[in-house]
Amino acid sequence: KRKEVDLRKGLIPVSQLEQSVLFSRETVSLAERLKISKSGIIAEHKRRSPSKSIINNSLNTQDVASGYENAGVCGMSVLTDGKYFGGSLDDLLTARASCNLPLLRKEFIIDEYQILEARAYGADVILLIAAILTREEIKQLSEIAKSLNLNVLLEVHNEEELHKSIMPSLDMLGVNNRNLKTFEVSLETSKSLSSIIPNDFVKVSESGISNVNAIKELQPYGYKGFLIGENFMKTDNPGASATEFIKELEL
Ligand code: IGP
Repeated sequence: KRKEVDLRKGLIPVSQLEQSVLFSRETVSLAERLKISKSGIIAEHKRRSPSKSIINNSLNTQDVASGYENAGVCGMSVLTDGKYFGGSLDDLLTARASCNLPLLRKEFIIDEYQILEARAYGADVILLIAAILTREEIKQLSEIAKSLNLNVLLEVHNEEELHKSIMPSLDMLGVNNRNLKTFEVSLETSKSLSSIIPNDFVKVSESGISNVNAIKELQPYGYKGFLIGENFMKTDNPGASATEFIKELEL
């Protein structure tokens, strides 16, 4: 099956990805870190977004990654989608070279090749979005990720997506507070779905978290991880902004 994707035009052959140095690197489990963390922050590298256009134009990925690491975040998310978010695999590679944090490849993953790429470019975690995948696809892709020692974060936005997705090959369940169709953000989404997420998964709340109070509000619902992008990235110094945030949270 891997031979098939090998033939896609313009891409690095699978055999070459598999031979890369990072492909055999020992990965770090973000899920395990979140379980024992006090703050549970996953900080994102996000240049722009469809809802806000440009978020940060003058950033240095190296500084962002080392800044986040110094701040004491649990993990870093790197958007590699170019079309909507201005990211690239190069951003992932730079982040990998600049810190030892578990890295999440933030991408619209729909096939195996993208997972092999994630591994070869230094990711520890992949994101799967329930809204764009069937249950069968989620199963296939998450099992491939597990076989490569990657963690899987499955993202849902409603009850239907959640019910469709529950399976043992997932590590973390993320509830996106932002509706990807309307861009509306509401923490109520995380609150209302929390009770139907089985406790064997680490719960992550994603998007629209703009202050420490939001986290204190979500923790009683069982959330262990908090994915924050814009709030840090819109500042001149995302690392310093994360440092202050975590200090306030752990007070
Ligand atoms: C970060 P915010 O509101 O803190 O910048 O959100 C992250 O949750 C968001 O970028 C995100 C995302 C996604 C982006 C969550 N799920 C899926 C692209 C695709």
